[in-house]
Amino acid sequence: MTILTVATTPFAGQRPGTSGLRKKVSQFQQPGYLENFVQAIFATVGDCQGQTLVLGGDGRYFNRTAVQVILRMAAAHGFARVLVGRGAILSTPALSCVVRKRAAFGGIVLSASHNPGGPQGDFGIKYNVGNGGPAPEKFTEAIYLATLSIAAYRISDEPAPDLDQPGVSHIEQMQVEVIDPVGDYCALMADLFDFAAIRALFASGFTMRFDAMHAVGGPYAHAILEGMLGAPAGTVVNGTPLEDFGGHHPDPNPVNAAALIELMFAPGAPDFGAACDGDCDRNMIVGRAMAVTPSDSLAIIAANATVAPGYRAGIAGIARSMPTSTAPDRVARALGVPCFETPTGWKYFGNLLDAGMVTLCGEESYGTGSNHIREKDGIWAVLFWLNLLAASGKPVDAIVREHWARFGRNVYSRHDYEAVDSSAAEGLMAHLRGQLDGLTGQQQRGFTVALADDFVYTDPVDQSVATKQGVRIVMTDGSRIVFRLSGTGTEGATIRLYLEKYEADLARHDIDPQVVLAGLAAIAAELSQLKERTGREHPTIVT
Ligand code: G16
Repeated sequence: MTILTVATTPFAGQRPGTSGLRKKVSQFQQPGYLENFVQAIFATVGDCQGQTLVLGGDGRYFNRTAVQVILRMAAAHGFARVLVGRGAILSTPALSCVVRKRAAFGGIVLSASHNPGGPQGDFGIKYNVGNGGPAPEKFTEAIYLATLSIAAYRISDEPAPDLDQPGVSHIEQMQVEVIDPVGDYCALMADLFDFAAIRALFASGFTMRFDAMHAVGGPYAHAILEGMLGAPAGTVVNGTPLEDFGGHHPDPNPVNAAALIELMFAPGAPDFGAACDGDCDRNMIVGRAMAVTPSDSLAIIAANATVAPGYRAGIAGIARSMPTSTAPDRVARALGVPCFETPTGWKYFGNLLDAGMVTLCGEESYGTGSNHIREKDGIWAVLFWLNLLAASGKPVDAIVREHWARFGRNVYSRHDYEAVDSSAAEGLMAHLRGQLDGLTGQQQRGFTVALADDFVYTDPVDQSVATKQGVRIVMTDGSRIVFRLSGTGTEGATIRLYLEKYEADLARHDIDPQVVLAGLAAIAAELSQLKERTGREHPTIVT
């Protein structure tokens, strides 16, 4: 058949954000929009001749169409082989796993993560490099530059093969192999965790609810929890991926996974609850009457890493994104390993992981993971907790309380102001930045400012520098106020305000975090002129 060269013109705004290009489905449906971006990726990755690409997505609306287009474009660019998940499905962690295991050149993930799906929802596309992780910023900037000067894209006129039938077919000279989306991933999990102990836990009557949120995690959770680990049928709910996630927001936090929280806080709750997001890289861990914050989850996993066979030898270090609480830092100090503070975005962990400088990584945005792949991994976190519960014989709340008793509690909350007018949000950040020089030493509401800056990160491996990564106001007692604008939204701007206060006193560990953090929230509102500039009295979401 024929390789077509189709004339095109640039679309404005194809700069990847925190995690790839995320836009409304309607934008992606414009003729040439997806093709331009994919052409820019292929122009940036270099010589594709003879290479292997991995391809799949979270099953949201437009996923299948996009996979078909990308296959035809990959054939036109000389790829030798594309491994595509059956049904065009691959979770983000599973794609990372397959790229690494099959030593592929790279991968393309189609997902807008936790953002809603369906025709009115969001879509996204992200390129992962040969280590299985998101392309670093210099790479995504090069893709963006390529989108600005694009004049044509190349595509085969051959139709894409049936994606529901496992096996091998061809487009042009390129082999298309439809693979089992869960196989490689399940095998990796079985290597890392003590499946026999977890099986015994379920056999003893331990109960769990896993809410897959109608997203891509369903098939993985069914295969591992109910299949390999013997959890009773019905442990996994909302386990069939839907193109619109059932109309819900597939974000595993106490607000968007409210049904799970309600169940876990009600009498007769299961022993353990968990949820994952649209592309199954995020996770929420819930015990009876206790939701574990992602920062605490990372700290607890780090403190107990050696219970899991994959981490028996101990950890080399921890990395957390800057807005994540400093709870993991305390564990790192106790273990005598480094704790790195990076900008928001899993891509910043890649070099540290590749260099063997860290084993565990995590983010406040419900992301946790390790050096087993180069993405955060929702099911991995759930399995770690199951392994810990099996090894310790203790319930979730006892594990968390014992951790706080040993290390103190980093009381933490994030306040999101969504769909704020973009110029108002930029103005708020500029106003904050303008005050930074004079803040150190100032006293407010019983706190004294020790450090105020706009976070700059120098990668210790390649010395690349990321600037303007969020305004930090750190108090002398370690309390922190952090402001940054989200890089994953698709409507106006989202202002994220992160609040943290350290409480060593056991007697204060049960106080409502919003009460503990009220003083810091008031300082944040005053310094940023939040109400005046955004017109918002309250955050859209508090987690
Ligand atoms: C992505 C990134 C994460 C980041 C999160 C939130 O996650 O991979 O590293 O923490 O976005 O980013 P922001 O605060 O800029 O919205 P995901 O799960 O959306 O791919």
